[in-house]
Amino acid sequence: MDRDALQPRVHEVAGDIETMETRGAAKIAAATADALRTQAVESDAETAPALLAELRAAARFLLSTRPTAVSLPNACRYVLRRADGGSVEAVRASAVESAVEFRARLETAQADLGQVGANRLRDGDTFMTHCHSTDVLACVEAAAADGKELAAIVKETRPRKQGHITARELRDLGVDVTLVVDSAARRYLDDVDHVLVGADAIAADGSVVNKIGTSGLAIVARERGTPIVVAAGTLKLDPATMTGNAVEIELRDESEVLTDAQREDIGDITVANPAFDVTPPRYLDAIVTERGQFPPESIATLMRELFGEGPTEPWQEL
Ligand code: RUB
Repeated sequence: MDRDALQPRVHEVAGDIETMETRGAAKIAAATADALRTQAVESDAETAPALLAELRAAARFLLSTRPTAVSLPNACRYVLRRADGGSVEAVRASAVESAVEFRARLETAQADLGQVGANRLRDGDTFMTHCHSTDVLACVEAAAADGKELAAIVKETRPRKQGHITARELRDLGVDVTLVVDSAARRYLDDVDHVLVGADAIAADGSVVNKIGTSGLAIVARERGTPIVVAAGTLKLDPATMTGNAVEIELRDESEVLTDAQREDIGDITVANPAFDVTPPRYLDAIVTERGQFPPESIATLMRELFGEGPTEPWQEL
């Protein structure tokens, strides 16, 4: 199906995800569900198969924007597996209902995992974080609501500096924030009680994919004996990894690392800009989800319980 036939809002959402105007796994998932709902509502398809084909095409288009955050395909799976019915109106209604339900579940999951994560944080604790994760923020918000006073060492997170967003939002929650450049992390780990990070994808073996720099932080934290905790709703579990697929790591443009003038000045070199890395389970202490906290090695059991379905993807053309 031609992408031009998709609703303008779907193009807008896809563009915002691609340019990182909308970023972070949970926000990407929420925007994806909204885009599919808009496609269902605004479509002038006249038959159920025609509307289902449009929804599948919209999902494929959204999936082409960024490859790593599994929340995006998981949002598509949730909506498309429930969009069904004998008439165009039935398909529309079920797609809208499932998209709205997905958003509500996302919010509830974040609040629930926030409470689980908050239980790990004690009054007076300092944690270190990397990038910007709404799941991490949910833990801190719940701890702050419980009256706990916290301090944070926030890594700047080159090249996009998502640490600035985190620093501002933590400050707004009343956390005492120190912003450091990424390479200062090890120096400050001695002052830290926990490392708390989010996830873009969690593989069946308990490996966690998150912003580039997470794995180095985890290894150094392990060396120092600092617990490293991943706050990630079950939306971040990647069912494709149960059948051996690897999570694709997004490689972004070199212009995020060097300006044109800097590039020109340095001359003929290669610039590599991977957006994410993989932290093996042995460096992680716990994964905090809305279903409780899990040792990373036990995540496969939870995945089997949640994604019992077959391997075909609902956005594939029939
Ligand atoms: C964002 C990032 C975040 C996770 C979790 O990367 O790595 O840690 O997405 O975020 P980018 P959340 O800025 O490249 O999208 O907890 O909000 O889902």
